[in-house]
Amino acid sequence: MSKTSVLRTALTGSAITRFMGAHSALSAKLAEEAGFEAVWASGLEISAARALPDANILSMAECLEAAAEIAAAVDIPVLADCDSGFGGVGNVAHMVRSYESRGLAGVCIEDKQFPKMNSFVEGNQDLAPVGDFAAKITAAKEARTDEDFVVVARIEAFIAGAGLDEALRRAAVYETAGADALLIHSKRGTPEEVYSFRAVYQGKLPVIVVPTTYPQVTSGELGEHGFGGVIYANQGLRASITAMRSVLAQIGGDGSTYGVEDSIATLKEVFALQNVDELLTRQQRHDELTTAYSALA
Ligand code: SPV
Ligand code: MG
Repeated sequence: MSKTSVLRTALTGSAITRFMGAHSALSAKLAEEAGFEAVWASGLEISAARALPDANILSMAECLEAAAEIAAAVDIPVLADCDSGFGGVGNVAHMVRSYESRGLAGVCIEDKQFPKMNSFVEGNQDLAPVGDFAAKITAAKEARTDEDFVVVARIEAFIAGAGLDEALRRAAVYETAGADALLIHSKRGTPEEVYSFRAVYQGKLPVIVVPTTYPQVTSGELGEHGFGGVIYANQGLRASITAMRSVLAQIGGDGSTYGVEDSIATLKEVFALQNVDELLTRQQRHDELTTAYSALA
């Protein structure tokens, strides 16, 4: 099955699909190794890995390159966070063609203005007009060549303080516009907003959530509430910051790396993640073939 159909089937299946956020090929491989069904090529993570704000500072080409590297490194499908679509409908069409041709299984665009600001940063969280954003969803669907390529419409009504009715109004229009799934976002410390949405939303689309600010909720509970997907958007990146800070501080303090050796990955683990064995096998085959062909000359 193609990665696009794997993602589409997973989102519409009975079990909740768990996405792990990634910012690099390496972090995506760790997500796959840990058993997640899919990867989220997170705009926050990709920007933060470059020490830049998650506010459309990176161009589409830079985001695409990062997402394509992630997709190439794993066998599980990757959903790309494409912010508000990098511009108008022309940008969205180009974006979908580019992401699809580079091996992404789907894209998610959010109904905010360009340039967007990360949903947890105090700043402009103004919503795009509903019709304008719905037209982008249709443009995305019309631009794809693989019928299974997934287009997720992300609703930021709760983030913008616009409330449940606005979220529901938008959900209905985005569904009509052709969205394959909805993402309802919230920055509350409890899941009450997303639960209220899920309880009242009457449409047919799978609904995805990002429980960054309500981490106490399990994927099982979200599944029981009828959600189709859960995105752990940034925990891998945050773990790496904490781990690196602590190890670097210890090395600085100790004056040697001896004290951290047991708490960091071995080089053997690094080589495994780099597929070094595959390279060595290929080189050995090259040597055998070279010998065989040389004998023919
Ligand atoms: C991301 O991971 O970039 C997201 C999720 O879009 S959030 O940071 O919650 O906006
Ligand atoms: Mg994002």
